[in-house]
Amino acid sequence: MLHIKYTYKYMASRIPLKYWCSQVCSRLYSNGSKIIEIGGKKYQPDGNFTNVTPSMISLTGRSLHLKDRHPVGILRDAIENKLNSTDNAFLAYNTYKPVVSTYENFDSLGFPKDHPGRSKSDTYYVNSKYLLRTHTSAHELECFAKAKSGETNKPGFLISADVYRRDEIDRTHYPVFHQMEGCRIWNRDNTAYTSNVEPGHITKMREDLKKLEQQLHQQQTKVVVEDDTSLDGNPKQNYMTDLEVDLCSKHLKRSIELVISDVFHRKLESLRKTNKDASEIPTELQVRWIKAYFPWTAPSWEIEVWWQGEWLELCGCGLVQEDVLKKAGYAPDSTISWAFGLGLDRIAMLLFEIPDIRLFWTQDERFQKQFQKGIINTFKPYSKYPSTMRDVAFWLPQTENVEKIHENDLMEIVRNAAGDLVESVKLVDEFVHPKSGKKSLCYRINYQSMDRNLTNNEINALQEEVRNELSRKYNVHLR
Ligand code: FA5
Ligand code: MG
Repeated sequence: MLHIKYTYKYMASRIPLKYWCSQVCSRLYSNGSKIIEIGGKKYQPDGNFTNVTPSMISLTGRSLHLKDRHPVGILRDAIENKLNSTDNAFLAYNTYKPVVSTYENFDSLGFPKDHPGRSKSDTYYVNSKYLLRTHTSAHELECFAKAKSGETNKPGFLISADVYRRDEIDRTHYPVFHQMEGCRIWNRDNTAYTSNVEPGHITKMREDLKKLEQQLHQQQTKVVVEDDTSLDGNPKQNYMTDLEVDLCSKHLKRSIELVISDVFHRKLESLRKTNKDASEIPTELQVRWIKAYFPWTAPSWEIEVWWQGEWLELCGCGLVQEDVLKKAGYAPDSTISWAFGLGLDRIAMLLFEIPDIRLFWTQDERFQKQFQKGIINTFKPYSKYPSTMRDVAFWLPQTENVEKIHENDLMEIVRNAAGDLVESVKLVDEFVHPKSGKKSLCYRINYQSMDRNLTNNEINALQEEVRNELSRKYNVHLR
């Protein structure tokens, strides 16, 4: 049976589950007049699109991935170094600004118009044309164009940046996280196909792959790879030969395996040093490649690593669609390329043993002082402050033909009221009244600060604000 994992919120069926009905849409900038300023640039809001909030805008300048004493920055640096250790092939672009156009984020990559990733419930729009990038792939086309124009003579590039997605609130989800994009290019030697000699790019790909394989072989922590290389249900592009697909996919997969073997090796080493029972610590790492789908790569995969009893998804990738390369200025048939997008925060959480993703954003010195450039150490929790639960229960409005709202809108209200003082928001009860048919929902909000004790008065005021905003914006009937 085919097992294709639909990724980046591809499962359209996931969407309606979380929609409720409301007569009013969440419009923070509903009067349409207040100019939005992000990174020194001004944008005209659009009442139908704008859903970026001041609390999100305040996070756009933090650039944690550039801080050499922050777990995300340390990890970014380690991965860049590892990828460049084979043949110094990658130029790093790390300062792209977070506001991009819908063209850059979606259209340039061939996202269909009705793709769920474009929805306002998942994406922070500045207005109808601009948004906070939802992935580093938003800069792929631009960087391919730079490579084509000869601005750089390196055959690859890396792009690290903060990315933004509207999502739930808990210890592993935050509306901002960080990705590293990687791309590698080979120019095709088309003339050689008419003679008997092996085309130059094939020889080059073989050599490049060999270097990688040798390096992987020398890694102290071996990766045991489960890889179904068949292309059933994950077809190649017509312009590429089977051999090209084989070599390019292998180069892509071995590059990512090299990174994973390197960063996890550091973790396993530090566990061995600190753990009494080192025999329990694995000496090899299990990873598996899973077929995936992205609009701008074919074939596509995701890699998962077996870590502390579960499969953890680290990265999506594939061979770049010729259409993207053509848009970047390459002649048809002239180029072969792979691309990957790796999530940095989850790996950083696990390597540094950060128990709550909000800690990445704290300005508390007790967090910030624990890390040093180039070193992966274990975070020592400085204190755990008590958490306080409050429930909010309400009836949804029953009116038909009204604009739909999403669970992420509730998350946004809570985030706006309480910011990082919220640890999690969870649906704890849901029922339909047997007579009236009205639907009731109850969400449990867990308030907890990373840095201090919260007073009851303070929490009550936050909870009151959440309740008021819910009824004001969504016309729900509070219980
Ligand atoms: C993407 O974002 C694609 N742009 C990746 C890609 C690039 C595919 C180039 C093909 C070619 P995805 O949504 O799966 O795909 O995210 C990529 C990685 O980011 C995930 O594997 C995961 O490690 C990380 N990630 C995704 N969502 C979150 C989240 N909410 N919190 C933390 N990390 C996340
Ligand atoms: Mg994914």
